[in-house]
Amino acid sequence: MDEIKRLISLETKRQKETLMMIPSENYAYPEVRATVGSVLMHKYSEGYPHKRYYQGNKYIDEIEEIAIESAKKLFKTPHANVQPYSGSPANAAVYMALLDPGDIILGMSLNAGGHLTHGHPKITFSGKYFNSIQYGVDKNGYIDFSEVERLAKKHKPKLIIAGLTAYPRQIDFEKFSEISESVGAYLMADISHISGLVVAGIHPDPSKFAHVITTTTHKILRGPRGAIIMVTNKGLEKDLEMGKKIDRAVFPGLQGGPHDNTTAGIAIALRFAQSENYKTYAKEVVNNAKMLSEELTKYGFDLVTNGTDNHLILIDLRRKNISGREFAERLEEAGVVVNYNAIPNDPNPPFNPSGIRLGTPALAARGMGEGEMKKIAKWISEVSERKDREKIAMEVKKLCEEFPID
Ligand code: DSN
Repeated sequence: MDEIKRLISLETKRQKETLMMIPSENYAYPEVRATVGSVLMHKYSEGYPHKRYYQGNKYIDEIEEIAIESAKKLFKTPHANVQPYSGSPANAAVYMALLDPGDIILGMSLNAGGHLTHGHPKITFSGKYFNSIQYGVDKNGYIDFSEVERLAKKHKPKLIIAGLTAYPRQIDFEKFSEISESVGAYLMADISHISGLVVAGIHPDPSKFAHVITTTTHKILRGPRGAIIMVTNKGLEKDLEMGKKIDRAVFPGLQGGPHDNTTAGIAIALRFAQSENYKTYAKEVVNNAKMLSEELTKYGFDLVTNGTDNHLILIDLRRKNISGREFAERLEEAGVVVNYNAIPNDPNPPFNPSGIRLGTPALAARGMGEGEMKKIAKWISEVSERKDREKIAMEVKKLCEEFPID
């Protein structure tokens, strides 16, 4: 007990004194953290509001209904399920609801910026139980729609996936929709990384184009670790039963009792996301990423697609003669926490790829702006020049103290 307490206190200090720049990470709101640690975690409530398999769910029903209604309002969809434990189970539930084992799916490959659950071959459920075809990006790093179209026409997938974990540009959901319509495929938009930008109106909205939308809730949304699946009007037009199928796939198909403490945290984060303050925050996330990418370019870094439209930046380190892994480790010593990442068509293996991925959601959550991005770019450059990392870590700590986080 004391040992765990001690480690939590050290982790708290680490998070306060270093720059959280992994683009999928963020600081949850203090209200969300308090809710996740509340008595709600004591409850079992298998089923859905007013259709539970356990007694004592009067208040849990209300909480889940608030979360569902907020999700529907925010993402402009007629159906939402807030129970998936996280992003991968959410995507698994969509596949379970809409596909049969062996069906063809078409998703973006991992090293082009997709996700493991988008059909990564052999080692994932999505690549093992489905016949997965993968599209990539063109030589400039942009989604190659001519390839998406060609593969769709050739393989006639039942599901096309539009989503990202390391793609620094906007996703053209309309174009994906045209292609999926032309072959009669379902279109799933996995907006886990960008849902905060979508609700703030600064990224194209998939609700008119996709049949189903998935998102995690702990990234730019600053909620608890969890996920939501939404069925759009277009989805219900294609299959009136789609919402029911999704619900059945989540429970009892894949999961048991929902994490009611998480559901309540999601409800809180979605309420915050409806505010004007949240829009300002999301804009700052993107402004910071743009400023950081301009500064990094000035310092001679090669960025995939030469910049960013969203919250993340992917640096191609090949000309810097340092591997992604080594650079990420050195940056960590300097208090700049990023992750090593494959770049499109990476010649090196996933454990030692040629890139690093960095993002600005947590920096903007601390209130940092363009001036701070200039400092951070300079530190990243200094680390690449093998300057004194301990000294940089002290400067980072000082900056973090100027922008405290609860
Ligand atoms: N693991 C998340 C990320 O880092 O992008 C996606 O699931």
